[in-house]
Amino acid sequence: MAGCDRGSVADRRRVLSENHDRREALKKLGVGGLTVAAAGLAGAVGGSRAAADGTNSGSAEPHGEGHEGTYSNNDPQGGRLSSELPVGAAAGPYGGPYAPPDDLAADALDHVTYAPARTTGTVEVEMSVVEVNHAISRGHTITAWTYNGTAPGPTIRATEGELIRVHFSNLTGHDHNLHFHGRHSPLHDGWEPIPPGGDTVYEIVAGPAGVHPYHCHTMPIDRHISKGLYGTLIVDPVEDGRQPVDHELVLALSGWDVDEDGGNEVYSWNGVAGFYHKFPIKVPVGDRVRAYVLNMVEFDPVASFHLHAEMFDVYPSGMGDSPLLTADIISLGQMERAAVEFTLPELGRYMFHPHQHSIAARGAMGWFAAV
Ligand SMILES: [Cu+2]
Repeated sequence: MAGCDRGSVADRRRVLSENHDRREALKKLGVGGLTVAAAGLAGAVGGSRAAADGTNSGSAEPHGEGHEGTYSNNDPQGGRLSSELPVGAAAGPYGGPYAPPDDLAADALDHVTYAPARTTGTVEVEMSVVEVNHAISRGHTITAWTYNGTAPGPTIRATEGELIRVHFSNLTGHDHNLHFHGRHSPLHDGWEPIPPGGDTVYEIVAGPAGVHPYHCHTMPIDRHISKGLYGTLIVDPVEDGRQPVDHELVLALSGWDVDEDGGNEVYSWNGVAGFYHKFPIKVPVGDRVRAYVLNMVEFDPVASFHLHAEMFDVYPSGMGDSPLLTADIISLGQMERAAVEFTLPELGRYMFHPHQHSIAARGAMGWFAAV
């Protein structure tokens, strides 16, 4: 990323406090165009959104500083529609380049948001790796590497002990493959590269009961996953000792390395930045919800899931008949996942997001709406 030395946040606060004219102050901060950090401070000081000035630079801000802006929730356009790297944290998580594409419908992610129905017997899956143009946000479309054209790939569901047979084809010009987490024969572990035009069949016996990621395991793995080759496997127990739930959701957090520099510029739940901010996931008051939460983020070592205004029961890897703990936040390393269960007791919006602000503010804010 094009990080540049603009001094500490404290220095910038001081410069701003010594100058009544916001624009003059920003010039003194040594930026030709507003940076994310400066724009954030501009929002805090001036109460206006710097993106509207049209003076943003194309630089991407290093993570972890300068995001303290005034976030606008009022402007449906939410800042400049730029194909450049993310700028304008003043637009914040509520718009700008981290909002979903305008033409995306409210049901566009239903195929991944809502877990597929339980199955019995052998599960046959056709899985083709294809490259597609994927609009990850209003400001960014990338050439994604996908299973069956979507990122995340299709959610696979099976009952513990049943066979999952994946008919795999690589329809791209790069090596790829498909590797499941969980317990299965090492002969079908999916780490061997499948060349362009190649195909194979993976057969695994589903287990253990829980939620497990699948992903491409071709080197470099981080690039193959971050370009979209990941998905969710739900394995149901034969006899379910858990408290029944009314709704099952899948929330896979991922990062997008737009400029392929080994760091993420945009983040998303289920593949599209800001989607669940624009379209809250509606849940009836009092219904019990199970959300399968997966951290599929590469390059950042850890991310968390945090729910506002309510607590949830945590089943690490979705395993077991009783929760390990009750919390309002769980931290997940790369490929770590959990089933979280909760009930929203009264009407209202309940925010969820990773508590790493540099991740949350770049597309990973969302809401459950208790209706
Ligand atoms: Cu791959």
